Amino acid sequence: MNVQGYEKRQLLEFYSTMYKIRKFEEEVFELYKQGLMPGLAHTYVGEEAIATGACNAIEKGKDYVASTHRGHGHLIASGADLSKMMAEILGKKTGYCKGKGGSMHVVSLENNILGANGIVGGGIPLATGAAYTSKLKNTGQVTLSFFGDAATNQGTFHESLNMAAAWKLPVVYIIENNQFGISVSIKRVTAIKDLAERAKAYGMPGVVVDGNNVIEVYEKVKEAVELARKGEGPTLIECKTYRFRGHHVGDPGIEYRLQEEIEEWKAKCPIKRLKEALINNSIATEDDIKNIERDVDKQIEEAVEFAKQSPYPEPSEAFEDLFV
Ligand SMILES: Cc1ncc(C[n+]2csc(CCOP(=O)(O)OP(=O)(O)O)c2C)c(N)n1
Repeated sequence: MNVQGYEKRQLLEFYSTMYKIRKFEEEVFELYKQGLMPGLAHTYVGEEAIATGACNAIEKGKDYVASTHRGHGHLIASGADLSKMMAEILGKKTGYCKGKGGSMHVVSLENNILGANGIVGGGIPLATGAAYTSKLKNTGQVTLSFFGDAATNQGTFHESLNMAAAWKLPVVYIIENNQFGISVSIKRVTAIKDLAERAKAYGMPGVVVDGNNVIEVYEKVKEAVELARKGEGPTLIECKTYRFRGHHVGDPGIEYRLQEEIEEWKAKCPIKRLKEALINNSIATEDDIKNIERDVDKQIEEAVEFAKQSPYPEPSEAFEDLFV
């Protein structure tokens, strides 16, 4: 990983964000095992470099982010409040959606995050619509649209990319290719090797990126954001990655994947790789890293405590905040 030319502050920020996502997800898994979480959550463990690199390549709070069912990482990397997120995941009244949305609908509009999304491919037209609005209003905003490899076989993907390219909308489409849609390998349902090849069919650039390399993700997304901001339209970026855990917290994730494959990808852990690069290039010491981790551990502990102590919504609130 080439960290030359980067300020120590920025690299440590990348490390802190990736570690924060990892720790948050590990806590989510623990809370699920303790029976404290209603429903399920899809953890982002192993994929942290994508949200971190991409969300640091936009102007936070100005640009838009549209997420997925595996959305905690996108929210954390965009600066969402950990306590409100954790409370939402535990179904508590103090959560982002007053405990009514849960993991798959956690949303932080003050951070311009258009929401996690339980519908596979559902965030893609939302992102495209946001980009269309920005273009019409000439606001200079760019939208990041995250989605998985399986979502690239949804109609929403094709219709949105076609429209965005034809109208030169300021949007960057980011495929998080973790190789599986639940238990189905992408190779079984798609004939092409690189999903980014599809970009050619719509008339936009297509880029393949090592999704476990935060610097590479950051650089490629930044280039695409600059193009979009200049009015030159969308880019499709495919980040090759792997989820270390099962599809969701209740799935061990081992019946449909080879153990060697899991180990191979774990060796390419994005957090470990950045840590090694920081230490080998004498940018940070083991102590610097430990200090960051200690600080993040405390933040996560506080978020968990806040969520656990918060009340559930009253049954009488069930019909509030509805669109009717
Ligand atoms: C429209 C729709 N179809 C099916 C599902 C059920 N489902 C939930 S997650 C998932 C797989 C998604 O895979 P991918 O898009 O690659 O994202 P990943 O889970 O790998 O991050 C499916 C089929 C759904 N939520 N929405």
